[in-house]
Amino acid sequence: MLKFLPICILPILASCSTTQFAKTSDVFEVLTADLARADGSWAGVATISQRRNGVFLSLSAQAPAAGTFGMHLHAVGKCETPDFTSAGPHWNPDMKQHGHDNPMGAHDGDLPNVNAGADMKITLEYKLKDITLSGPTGLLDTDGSALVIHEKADDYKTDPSGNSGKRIICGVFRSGKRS
Ligand SMILES: [Cu+2]
Ligand SMILES: [Zn+2]
Repeated sequence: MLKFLPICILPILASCSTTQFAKTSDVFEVLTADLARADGSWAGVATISQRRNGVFLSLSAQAPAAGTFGMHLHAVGKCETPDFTSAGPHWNPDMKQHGHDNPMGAHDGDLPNVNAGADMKITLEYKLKDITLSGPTGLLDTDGSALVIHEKADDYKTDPSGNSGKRIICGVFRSGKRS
């Protein structure tokens, strides 16, 4: 069962415009993460916003190469280079196993793989299910949360992290819009 609803994978689709430019009055809370590579260099921005019609993830990032990469919400808001193990395991308040193809899955932090083309850009926006921002089971709990991109594609079934290899990009979610 999919926990996410792809809405805007190709930003050139006209149907995306309504979600990309949500009215300010319809956005209640925003978390922003500046993304960094293992060498500390800037790799993009991720935003999670609570809107009138749900919780949305937006991402604009630069991958190290063209390809397909695993991506997850991780349980700890700490991105220490060079391996980002400080970000902990996948966001998993329901204590499940990894992956939507795993009968014992999935983690609430399990997300679809992301694709980068020849320009190495990753741009997307979609609705998240079963994610809250505030409160004891929200992303802004006492130890926070992070977005992590991995070196390989997630196989959506191997516990605990889909065989997606090293963590290559990481960002800590903080309350508020990036200025
Ligand atoms: Cu991960
Ligand atoms: Zn997982």
